Amino acid sequence: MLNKKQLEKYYEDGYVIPDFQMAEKELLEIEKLHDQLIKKYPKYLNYCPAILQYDESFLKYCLNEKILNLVEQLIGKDFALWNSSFFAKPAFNGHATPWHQDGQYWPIRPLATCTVWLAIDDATEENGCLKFIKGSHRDKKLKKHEFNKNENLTLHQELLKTEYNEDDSVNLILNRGQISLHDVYLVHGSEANFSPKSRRGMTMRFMPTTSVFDHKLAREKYNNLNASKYSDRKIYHARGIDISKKNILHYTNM
Ligand SMILES: O=C(O)CCC(=O)C(=O)O
Repeated sequence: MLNKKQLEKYYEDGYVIPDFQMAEKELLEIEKLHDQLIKKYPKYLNYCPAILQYDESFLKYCLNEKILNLVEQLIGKDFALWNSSFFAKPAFNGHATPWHQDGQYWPIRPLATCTVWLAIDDATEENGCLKFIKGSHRDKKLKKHEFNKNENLTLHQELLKTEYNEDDSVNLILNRGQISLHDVYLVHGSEANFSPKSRRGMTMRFMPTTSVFDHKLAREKYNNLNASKYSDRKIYHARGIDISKKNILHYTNM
């Protein structure tokens, strides 16, 4: 569980690294599933935006009870898993993730999400670990982004340079099996990976069910902007009830 200091860190800085370690057996299983995924869909070698759409076997790891306990402390007892993606960044050819805030194109109203980022490899400065701008979430506003069409990027929305100061960034250095949790408004990004070591990271996106994942809004507004359609997303029950009564939750027996 997160202690008082760790909770304060999440609210102050926008992220926290809890005392959590995923079991090696599970990490090996995730690696295997990911290898199968990119063998079948080589275009996702660097980045797969929505792994559950291709293989629901990943679900088991997202709904890990210890992870859900941590998320519950941050966003309350009623929440759902609405996505999981894989930022794989292979050795020598790992694409950068431009500075951005999550949620530019997310059809969640009110916008709210806690992201769990699971390190499948040790994440270091050398292989392009995630970087955060501490405290950049505090005003709870989406800042100005522009489209960057460079193909060697995982994501294409990029924060305007005037919106942040890179000197304020901190490296998210994690060992294999560790996680971090970050706020939806936190500014973050990562460098390309030209090192001989891969830097795989799996994300799990959780929203409180006081918010609605609006499939209609996704269809009307955001579908053309993304490789995978938001309107097709299945929203998985994680804990509690659907407070909004407007989400279509899928229940699993995991
Ligand atoms: O792992 C990365 O390089 C980017 C991850 C990211 O943008 C996110 O977790 O929201």
